[in-house]
Amino acid sequence: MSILSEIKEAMISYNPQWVKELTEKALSEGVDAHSIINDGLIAGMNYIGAKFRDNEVYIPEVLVVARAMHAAMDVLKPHLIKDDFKRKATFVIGTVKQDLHDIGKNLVIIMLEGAGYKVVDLGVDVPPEKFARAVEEHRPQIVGISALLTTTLGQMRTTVEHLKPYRDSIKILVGGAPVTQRFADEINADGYAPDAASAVEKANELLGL
Ligand code: B1M
Repeated sequence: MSILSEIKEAMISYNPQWVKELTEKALSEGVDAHSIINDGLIAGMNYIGAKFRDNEVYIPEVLVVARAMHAAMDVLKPHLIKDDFKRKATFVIGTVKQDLHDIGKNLVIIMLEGAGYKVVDLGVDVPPEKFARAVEEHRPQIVGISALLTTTLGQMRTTVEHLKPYRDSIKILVGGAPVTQRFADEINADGYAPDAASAVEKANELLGL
């Protein structure tokens, strides 16, 4: 079995310590950090996600897998971040109100920091007013909004509307599993990205960097 399949296997065995150790082993064997994320960790998470959808596993099991993912991301972070260049722009990001999912957002943050952005993370369950206050306080060039539930897409729309007074000075990027380009256009966001790597590309494009 390849090391990436082993990582997926450790994820679906609910074993955070094993996931962490295998992630370290994969790095020491020269496996690329992005492959570890996409073909090991996210592959395992998607497998559990399907079981969660079908009521074959429940929230406590999913939380253990989320913990494993975070442990592995801590190991991978230094390999995704190059800290030796000047910060190029400030990026405020959060998961919308009533939504507690943060793994994808955290991955986006790691990639943004790796690409030289200063990131202000507002966390999860962020009301529109808090996004607006963060714009006032941190004066970012770009605001990222994440949502993982179809039921919280309305909050994404409300948040974009709430940020209207600042639209001359910020770009808005949206993402998360239920978000589509069509929805992004409909709510008048400036950009949409389907995954963490394209979030960086889209942010660079929106800011002309
Ligand atoms: Co939840 N959950 N969950 N969950 N959960 C999903 C999302 C679900 C698809 C599971 C399923 O049914 N198959 C389903 C949503 C269905 C829907 O609305 N369409 C669901 C549900 C229903 C729920 C609850 C309602 C369950 C319940 O209580 N009955 C509940 C809601 C709680 C709440 O938020 N109020 C709930 C709870 C939870 C846990 C707390 C147990 C846990 C979250 C832990 C945490 O995040 N700290 C959890 C998890 C882990 C999942 C699954 C299994 C995995 C999500 C994940 O982390 N994926 C998920 C099923 C699945 O996705 N396969 C599921 C890995 C991550 C790297 O991918 O987050 O998509 P993702 O992020 C990607 C892209 O989307 C994108 O880049 C990331 C990296 O490539 N991206 C952006 C994300 N944000 C972006 C922002 C950008 C750009 C790109 O720009 C700003």
